[in-house]
Amino acid sequence: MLTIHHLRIGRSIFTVWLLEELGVEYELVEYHRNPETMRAPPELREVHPLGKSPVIEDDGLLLSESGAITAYLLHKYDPQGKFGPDDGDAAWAEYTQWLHYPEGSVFVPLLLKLLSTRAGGEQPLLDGFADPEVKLHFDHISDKLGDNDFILGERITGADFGITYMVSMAERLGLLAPYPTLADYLARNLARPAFQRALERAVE
Ligand SMILES: N[C@@H](CCC(=O)N[C@@H](CS)C(=O)NCC(=O)O)C(=O)O
Repeated sequence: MLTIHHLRIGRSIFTVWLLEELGVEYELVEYHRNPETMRAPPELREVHPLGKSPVIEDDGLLLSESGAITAYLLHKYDPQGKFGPDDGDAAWAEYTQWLHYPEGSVFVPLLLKLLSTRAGGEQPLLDGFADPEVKLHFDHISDKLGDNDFILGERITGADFGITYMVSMAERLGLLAPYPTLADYLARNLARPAFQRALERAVE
């Protein structure tokens, strides 16, 4: 059976959500962050050398990186392509771009905002870079979403899992006020039965 190594407070709940959407059976191993450093516990390094989450084990495969895990899970467990194309055409290329964009580009400015908030007070070096980048990326995400329910249109795809994580992080950082449609998108996705089932299995 597939195993997911889930670290509380972070992105792996969004991979658990995908497993629930797919109806894949899985075992969940939960880890707690060090309350002082907020870093993962050393046990996660016994699973994977990076000691980060999510990590999955499936049929002898050990896989890290949430975007790669999404691509793998959909290739293996969504042969009908319900959650996105898998055939190398233009729609697949655009889907792949949106699948990797959250971790590849959106996360860093959000992390800088998180660090600047934790540092407290004025942080001109961090905020001077992060603030316009956050605006750039969330304007872009919001423009792409438009009036649609999901980032690539009217049906959920693999790209929505990473985008939802970024939007949830922006919400936690108090950055969503200019983006009411993204706040609605987040609320809609978190209300999905599969996300609610994920929360029953794994505490966020
Ligand atoms: N790019 C990786 C990032 C993995 C990552 O940094 N995960 C965080 C949790 S959200 C983590 O394990 N942090 C704990 C630590 O670094 O100590 C992915 O997409 O999976």
